[in-house]
Amino acid sequence: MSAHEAAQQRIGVCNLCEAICGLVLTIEDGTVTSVRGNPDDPLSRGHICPKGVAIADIHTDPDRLRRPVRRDRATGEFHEIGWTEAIELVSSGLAATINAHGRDALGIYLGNPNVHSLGSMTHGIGLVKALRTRNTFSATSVDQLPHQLLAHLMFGHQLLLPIPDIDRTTYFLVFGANPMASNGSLMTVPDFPTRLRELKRRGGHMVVFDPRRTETAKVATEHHFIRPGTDAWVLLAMLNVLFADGLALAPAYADGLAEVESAVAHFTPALAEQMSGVPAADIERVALELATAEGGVAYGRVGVSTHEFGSVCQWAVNLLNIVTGNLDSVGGAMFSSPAIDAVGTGLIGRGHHNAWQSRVRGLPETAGELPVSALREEITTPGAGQVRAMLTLSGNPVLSTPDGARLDEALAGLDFMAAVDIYVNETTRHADVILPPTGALERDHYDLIFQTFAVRNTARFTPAVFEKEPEARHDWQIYRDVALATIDKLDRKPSLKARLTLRARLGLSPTRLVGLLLARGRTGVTLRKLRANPSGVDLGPLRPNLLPDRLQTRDHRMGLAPPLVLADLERLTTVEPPAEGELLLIGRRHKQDNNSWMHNAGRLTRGRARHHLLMHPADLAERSLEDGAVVTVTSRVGKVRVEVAATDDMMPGVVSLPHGYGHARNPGMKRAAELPGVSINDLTDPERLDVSGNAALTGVPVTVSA
Ligand SMILES: Nc1nc2c(c(=O)[nH]1)N[C@H]1C(S)=C(S)[C@@H](COP(=O)(O)OP(=O)(O)OC[C@H]3O[C@@H](n4cnc5c(=O)[nH]c(N)nc54)[C@H](O)[C@@H]3O)O[C@H]1N2
Ligand SMILES: Nc1nc2c(c(=O)[nH]1)N[C@H]1C(S)=C(S)[C@@H](COP(=O)(O)OP(=O)(O)OC[C@H]3O[C@@H](n4cnc5c(=O)[nH]c(N)nc54)[C@H](O)[C@@H]3O)O[C@H]1N2
Ligand code: SF4
Ligand SMILES: [Mo]
Repeated sequence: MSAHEAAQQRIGVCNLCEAICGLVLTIEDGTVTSVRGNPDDPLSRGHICPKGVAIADIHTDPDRLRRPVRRDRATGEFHEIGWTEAIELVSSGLAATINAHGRDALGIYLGNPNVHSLGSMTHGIGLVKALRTRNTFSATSVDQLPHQLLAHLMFGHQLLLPIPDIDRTTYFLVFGANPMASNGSLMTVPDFPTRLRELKRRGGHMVVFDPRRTETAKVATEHHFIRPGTDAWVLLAMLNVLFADGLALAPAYADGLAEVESAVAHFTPALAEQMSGVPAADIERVALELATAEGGVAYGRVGVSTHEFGSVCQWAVNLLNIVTGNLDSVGGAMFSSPAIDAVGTGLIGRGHHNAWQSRVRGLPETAGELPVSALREEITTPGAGQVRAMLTLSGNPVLSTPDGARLDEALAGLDFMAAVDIYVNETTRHADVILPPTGALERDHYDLIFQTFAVRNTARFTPAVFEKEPEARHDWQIYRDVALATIDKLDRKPSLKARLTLRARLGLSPTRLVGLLLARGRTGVTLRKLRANPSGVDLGPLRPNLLPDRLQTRDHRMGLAPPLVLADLERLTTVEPPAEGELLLIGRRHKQDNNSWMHNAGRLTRGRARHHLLMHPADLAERSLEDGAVVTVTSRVGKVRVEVAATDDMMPGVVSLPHGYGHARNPGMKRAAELPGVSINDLTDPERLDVSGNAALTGVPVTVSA
């Protein structure tokens, strides 16, 4: 048999970002020799990006952990151990802390890759619930918390998020998102570049508000620089214009339009111009264009979520869609009808807010999680309820959360730490034990979350491409074993009935659960059907007029004026206009970076360096700094030294660093550690928060000097 004949084609899926692209892998002699986009996938239509190609590099990466490791506290070195010993150590460590100091003495951080793994979604939540600590944190509060809170408050469920109907809209109004690099977020939109070209071909417009002339801004029909942190004034002014012109209407199932009208009366375009730098005339024109477009949609993402007024911004974005008649309407902001409906079936709870507060600062929980900006102080502040042991699940908060440098120090002082992770990263290097699950190519996948946020209704089940090695464990098996073993060791165990229920629930494999959940859905999609159609099943474009039935509020009405957000408008009126010469720091993402990891993959780190501080030439000149020089960037909490690059893509007064860099503090992972760059989160400030508790990572005041 020739080498060519031995090559085998397998359908895979990329789980690295929210675009969930379908893949075709070529496998020869057990090795992936090519990764391409799957042209038959009804959602991703053949799209792939550089990270998707690198998915095979993760599989073969010699740095990826394949067996549990234990850290020698004296030398700091990790040594491989067996699974039985590892589960025993982890469950003993967690149980000892809980037995001695109570349940809240255990802190948990759930990182971003959890939502990209089926087993984490089906079993990780079970583990966290079983451990019942109030000190649960996740990437949500450095990301999309305002969206979830507003969905809960307005639509009755934290995951009932309106998605831009990108394939049919004629006016796409974007605040603080860069889908050309990120491939979309809370809008699963593989193949964004093609969809944008189609939008323009239809005569449509994309208008972008961003303090950086991003990859997305460059292909927009219109881009406006906006001063970081000031979007709320602009969005509220747009609403103000629509009310003034009699263009703001609400559906019969909505309450509170009059309250909204009076709340925005103060926020005029002139005030917005003063705060944001966006000309009042442009604010007025864009508002009117959105209102009169044949299917228009406003959308705001990370730049206006990780923001001091993130909740006000997401509220205003929702309202712009509602009052212009674009919610639940073709070409507007629409709701999905997924084959597994995590919202309608109650698989994931509706959410709640401020049912309890963090111990030290009194910050509100949302849907059972506390703001991760409070994590460090919960570890270092003595007293009852102090966090003394940590469990991190696919997370790297040392690089991903504000004031990571201090969190780094705090983790070193814990009594015990365990991690479920495939790498020794900047955070898990503090763990006593790391439990590594199988990689993405070795496990079955059905996307419970991102099919819910997709711009088209589709369903797809992807069986594992490779069989796992006999001694390897899937994440769901690890979660199951840690949960059951820990609970067995608690002095105060849950009731026998509760333990048996948990055992039964965690004993079902994720794939079995997918089959059961599909059978409960209304789309007629079954696991058998999905296995017969591995590229995915098309369920058509997003459907209009789902409201009010789809609303998850108890009375099936939509609340336009949540008191929490209205009260926060007060805070806006106390903000001073910008001071002369002040520099504001924002973040950025690149096509070839993936949050805080994958920097040890040669394929993604070759080529032009991307770690620089970007700065406008005039701001450099004002400080007598040279392009390329190493500069010191200082914020209230920290200081970094990094090369600066001059570019007039930056708004004057604004500087930018990418997030997820700064691996030098983790010398164990050599190739990543050698990559230049610093962590932006050594500068971001855990005191800067949105009313939801989300970190305000953007618009951090800094100084830059030689
Ligand atoms: N300043 C600033 N900070 C930010 C952001 C920003 O824009 N600016 N963005 C924020 C956002 S949106 C997010 S989502 C967070 C993300 O930050 P985190 O929640 O920390 O998540 P990641 O950096 O994506 O990944 C963390 C780790 O998961 C591990 N991992 C990868 N795949 C798997 C797997 O399959 N199983 C297991 N068990 N582990 C795995 C890797 O080792 C990786 O180091 O960062 C946030 N931080
Ligand atoms: N290649 C790649 N893709 C990714 C990721 C990755 O790390 N790399 N991460 C994934 C994750 S976890 C997420 S959450 C998504 C995020 O997806 P996006 O939100 O599309 O990604 P960002 O690049 O963070 O876009 C935020 C934009 O907001 C702008 N901005 C900053 N501050 C402000 C402000 O105050 N106002 C306004 N209007 N704009 C502002 C920034 O300049 C930036 O262009 O991307 C996902 N996809
Ligand atoms: S766009 Fe996202 S899902 Fe698609 S290949 Fe790239 S990283 Fe993977
Ligand atoms: Mo994210």
